[in-house]
Amino acid sequence: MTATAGVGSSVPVLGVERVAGVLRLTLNRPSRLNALDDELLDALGVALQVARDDDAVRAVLLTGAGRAFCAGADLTQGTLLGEDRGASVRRRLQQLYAPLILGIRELEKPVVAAVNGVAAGAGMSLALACDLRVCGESASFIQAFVRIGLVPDAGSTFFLPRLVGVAKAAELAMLGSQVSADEALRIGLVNRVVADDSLLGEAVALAERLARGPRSVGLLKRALNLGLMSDLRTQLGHEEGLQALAVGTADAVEGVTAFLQKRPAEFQGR
Ligand code: T3D
Repeated sequence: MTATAGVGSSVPVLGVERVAGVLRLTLNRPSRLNALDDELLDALGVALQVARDDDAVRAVLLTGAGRAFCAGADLTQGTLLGEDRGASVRRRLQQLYAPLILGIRELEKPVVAAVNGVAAGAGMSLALACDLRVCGESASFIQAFVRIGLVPDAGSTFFLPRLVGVAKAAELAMLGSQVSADEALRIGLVNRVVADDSLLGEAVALAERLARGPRSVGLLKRALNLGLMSDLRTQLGHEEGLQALAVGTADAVEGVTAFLQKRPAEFQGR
């Protein structure tokens, strides 16, 4: 399946393509470093609904066209300088950004970010919301919000301290300095750094591997989400409930049977 999003414009702002169980989403506003305008945010929201509802989609890959992953909110939209900017920014965060970030976290399928260049502001938040981050060696990360007098949003204040620790998160958010790919790997911001020209191939291979995984990948994502906010006793309870669900799936039957029959398991994502 190949499709595009961006009704009303001649060039789609989001490339949408499904190959071998992976829904590949490509932010496609390269002349603006894939900055997020309303049209792109809407298209991302629709694509995530497709990912949720289509059983043939078993993993999502998010990347950017051109030299950047995403430069955050589109600052040329004028929304941050208007008379009603306080109400406007609140509305945009509630109606566009929050559903997007929650959509990624609540999607019970793995989401891989292939970070092909700079990820700044809400573009960095978008990458942080994904389950795994693979980046090219020339990629970089900037908590750009403070550079323009704003606070981090779109989940950055949630994900960043959990990924790199409170002190490092404070440093990145307060200084807004640019973090290289190697530094990102060292501090736990990304999972892998690969050569720029092999980024897409490596990220697709990873997403395809995840797409061949069992239904429990989605359930364990739910467990990990819950674990970010639970005490141990509560989390042990969540694990009990989710394991009871997992063991009832066809994929768990296949996994255990395949082990006993000494053959590779073939999972259907059910
Ligand atoms: O209402 C809401 O949406 C609120 C939500 C806010 C969340 C946020 O994300 S706030 C943070 C917004 N993002 C930024 O502040 C980052 C702005 N961009 C930059 O600082 C730099 O562009 C980068 C460090 C990311 C990259 O620098 P560089 O030198 O590689 O590229 P450049 O020359 O600055 O940018 C290339 C073009 O992209 C340029 O356009 P031009 O001059 O060629 O016509 C530039 O204006 C444009 N561009 C880059 N970032 C944005 C952008 N256009 C619109 N919005 C952007 N965010």
